[in-house]
Amino acid sequence: MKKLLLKNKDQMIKLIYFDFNFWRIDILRLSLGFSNISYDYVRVPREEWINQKDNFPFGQLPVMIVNNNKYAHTHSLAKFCAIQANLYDNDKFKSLIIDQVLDWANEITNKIAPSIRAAMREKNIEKSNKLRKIFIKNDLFQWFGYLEKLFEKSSKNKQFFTDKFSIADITAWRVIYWFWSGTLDQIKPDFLEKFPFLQKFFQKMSKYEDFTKLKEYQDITS
Ligand SMILES: N[C@@H](CCC(=O)N[C@@H](CS)C(=O)NCC(=O)O)C(=O)O
Repeated sequence: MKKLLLKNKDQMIKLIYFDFNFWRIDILRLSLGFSNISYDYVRVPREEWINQKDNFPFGQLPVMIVNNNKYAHTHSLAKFCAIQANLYDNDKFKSLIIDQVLDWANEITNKIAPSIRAAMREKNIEKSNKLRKIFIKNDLFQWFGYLEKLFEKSSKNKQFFTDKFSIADITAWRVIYWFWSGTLDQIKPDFLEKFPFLQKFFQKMSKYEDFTKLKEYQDITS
């Protein structure tokens, strides 16, 4: 399929994130990639961040630049990219399901963040291990349980959250992949067995060729 080229160079979407893969940026590039929308992707090396932080509207990444304007916050950017890519929904109730999946991703990220911060920024592994244990005990199963219930209730075909492939599926897949991939200390892939609907969803997504053939998918999973 041909790339959809926007008329004006300024209208080309530019995505900016750090020099590692993470769901916040990956859901944007997966959405655009899925619909063959051209975009630029700029990766800021971690060590340069201190000098660049003040250039961005909320001092955080991801950021998107379109028409020379900078925009931030994952949910807002995801919605924009999904609308561009026809992966959002015009039905207001279906869009509420999609929005809840995006908010779930933010919530669970905020819950696990202190244990990541302790290891990465403070280099305090003991503190990180303790915080991770607390996260697993209090939040991991509870928050995956919430997503499992949302999926069970919302999806009739038990393949996609809104029965039609959308940014909700991309987001849920990407966050499950993060927790399942074994990169988070103390969290083993078999935690997903407690969530049979999500486990099946994840397995089907990992075989959904329109998705798995994307270069962005291959970059994330390689
Ligand atoms: N509210 C923001 C949060 C983004 C965020 O937490 N970004 C982190 C990286 S994942 C960041 O920029 N950290 C660097 C900093 O805060 O200085 C969003 O929804 O995108």
